[in-house]
Amino acid sequence: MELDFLVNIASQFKPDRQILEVQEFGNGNINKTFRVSLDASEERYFILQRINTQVFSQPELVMQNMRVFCDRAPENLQKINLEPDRRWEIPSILLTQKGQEYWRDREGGFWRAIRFIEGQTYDIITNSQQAKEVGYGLGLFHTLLSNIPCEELADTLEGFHILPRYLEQYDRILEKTSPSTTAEVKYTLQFVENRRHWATILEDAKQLGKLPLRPIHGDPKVNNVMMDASTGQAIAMVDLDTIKPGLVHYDIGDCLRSGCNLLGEETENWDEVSFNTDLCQAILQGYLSMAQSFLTENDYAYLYDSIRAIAFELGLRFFSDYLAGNVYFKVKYPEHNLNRAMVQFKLVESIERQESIIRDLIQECLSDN
Ligand code: GN1
Ligand code: MG
Repeated sequence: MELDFLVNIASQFKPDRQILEVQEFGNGNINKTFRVSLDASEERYFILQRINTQVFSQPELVMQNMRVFCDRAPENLQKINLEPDRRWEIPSILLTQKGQEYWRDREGGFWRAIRFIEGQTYDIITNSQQAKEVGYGLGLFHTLLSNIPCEELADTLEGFHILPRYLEQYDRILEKTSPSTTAEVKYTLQFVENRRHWATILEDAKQLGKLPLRPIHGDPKVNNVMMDASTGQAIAMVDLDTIKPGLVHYDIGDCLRSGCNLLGEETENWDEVSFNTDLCQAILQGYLSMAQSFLTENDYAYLYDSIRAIAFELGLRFFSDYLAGNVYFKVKYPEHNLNRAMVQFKLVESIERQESIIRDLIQECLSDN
């Protein structure tokens, strides 16, 4: 994208400031994200994003959900007794000159701007202290969401995290393609077949009324938990595009599958991928220190399944996208999504091998909290 074009869009949100720079930022798989630098002594940056409207077909609703959260969260935050030396930041939406929450460019591109939060994010966490903070961040975020009625939130991404729907999609894609027969493809095809029978586990529990719909983040992988660079404390949850009704299990599973994979989801060394149970314990400790107030017995009963299911789901989504010709996730090379699927499936195997250890540590965390 040309700089002039980006500067013009950025200036819709900050008409009174000189724009010094617009740089690509982060490594999201869906939207395009930029950091805009301003000629200012305070608030020197803001985040500018073009929402991928192939994925989010009604981006206005994404903004609406974000607005519901940003409006309600500050008063909820006040009710939480944060430790005195802890700060927590809530992202805010920047408006255009005309007071709108987004700007459409001449090609129909959908742009929005968000206040920049000074901090650090990590694609991979390496120690228990960081892990505890990541869990705490998600627990605090769920607490901030917990009194927002689901009816106030739109379904911005139908079928998101609904594993049986991803399997149906996968089956439809398979009918139309003849995948190559490399060792990796054979492995992934077989992997899915061996596990499709339990893929309904969370949705069945939802249907039976065991797991309630609640407002969730939808994408709380570790690099969406912002940390303070000097104190190491979690200070914000960012990337609020997928706030919508769902199961907290989708969030817990996503946080754990990303936080407990020491090689990260982009490694090509998938044979070495494993699920680290020490980090799992620390994330859960941090999470439960906040979330125990609203979780129920049934919620606990499905924690293990949520970790396995979300890692499986993401692997399946990557593999389906590889088969479909990489139409959903951005890729750097044609087999990128296949490799990403391999990583998640190896992670699932590691989770399955350690099932009893993980179930035991969940129990332990419960009795500690
Ligand atoms: C996508 O774009 P990003 O990185 O925020 C995806 C998540 C996946 C994640 C895997 C809307 O999120 O569900 O877990 O990639 N977001 C959407 O890295 O599909
Ligand atoms: Mg995201």
